[in-house]
Amino acid sequence: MADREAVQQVLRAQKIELPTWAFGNTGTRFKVFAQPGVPRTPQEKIDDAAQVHKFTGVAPSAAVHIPWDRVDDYAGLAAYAEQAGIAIGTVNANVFQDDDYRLGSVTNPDPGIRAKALGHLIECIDIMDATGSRDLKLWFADGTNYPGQDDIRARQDRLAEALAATYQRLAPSQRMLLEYKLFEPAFYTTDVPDWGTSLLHCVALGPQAAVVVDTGHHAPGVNIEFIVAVLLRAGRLGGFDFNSRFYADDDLMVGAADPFQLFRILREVVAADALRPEAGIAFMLDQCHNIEPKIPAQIRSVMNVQEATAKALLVDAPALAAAQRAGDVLGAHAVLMDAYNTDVRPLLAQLRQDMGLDPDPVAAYHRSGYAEKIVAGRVGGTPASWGS
Ligand code: RM4
Ligand code: MN
Repeated sequence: MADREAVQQVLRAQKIELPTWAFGNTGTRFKVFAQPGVPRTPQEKIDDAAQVHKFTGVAPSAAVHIPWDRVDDYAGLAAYAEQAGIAIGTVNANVFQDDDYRLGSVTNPDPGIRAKALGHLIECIDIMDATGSRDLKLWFADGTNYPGQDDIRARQDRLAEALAATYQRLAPSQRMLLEYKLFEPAFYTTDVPDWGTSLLHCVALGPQAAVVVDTGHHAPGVNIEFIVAVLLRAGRLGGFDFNSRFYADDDLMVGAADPFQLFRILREVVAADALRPEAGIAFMLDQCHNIEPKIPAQIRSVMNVQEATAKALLVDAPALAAAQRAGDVLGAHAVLMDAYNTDVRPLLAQLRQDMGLDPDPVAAYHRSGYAEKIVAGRVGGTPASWGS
């Protein structure tokens, strides 16, 4: 068993980024269920994210989504976040919610629409300059619904062209993270459907481009930890969008559907010594809370990542390596399962106490009165929701 003191050190330094969109109203294409007390402005989303950090101590930044978090003064938004105790993290571009993008954004057959989409990507880098953000995260809804609708290779060329122009605009300290998703909203072809396509584009662009693994963006049964291991080996894993899924891009709480998968993924990160901040892996949540209260759901998600990380850190690496060398299949598997089956909740409770936090963040949040305060205070205005 790994040294608990060392495990605590690593867990104390872990940083998990929250998505501002998790705090707004969301739903499915069938219904968005409004919740009372939902933020109405980007600043109120920051306030809610800051609560998650206050009670967990490991979520010091919030990713923004543009235009959902559009403000006049982004440096001002960064200062607001700092006052609230957190920072603005990754800037997510959004080129999927404009009528112009019916046939795609950066891969659209119309050069005028492609130029508009590229303009937005560049605008997102301007925002990063103002907020001090390191990462631009790109996810494209681009694709086609019918065979013959457009030229598959031409769309790849258009994508490469837009990515290159965006990459050019990055400062040396900034990065571009390219996300993939196998399908939806396009159903016949998707222009960045898998890690291979994303990786090919990133390699062509240069060292400041890396792949984002959104855990909800794979077909059922895909071995995500294998993808993670391969990308880590290539030095091209830029980060994670954590969430969990039963069927498709469900965006449920990370570690809820398959905590063992989350452990296996984080175990690959630990094995590559990539938890260290210098390894440059962004640990982000990309979730929506459609039926459950949002702030406690984010707290719970952060805790789920911590629990899986703790278990991954507890793997007895020398014992595992010895069993692997000896060809001891069952012994090696047992080493891994011993770590997974360890109850790490007492260790994490202790860590929180050592950090001056309540050992039970969810209970502490409920006791704090914040939920009642926002329900009473956030009256009038338009609640933030998916798409606004
Ligand atoms: C996409 C993708 C992006 C996220 C949007 C809201 O499916 O996962 O990361 O920003 O959804
Ligand atoms: Mn995502």
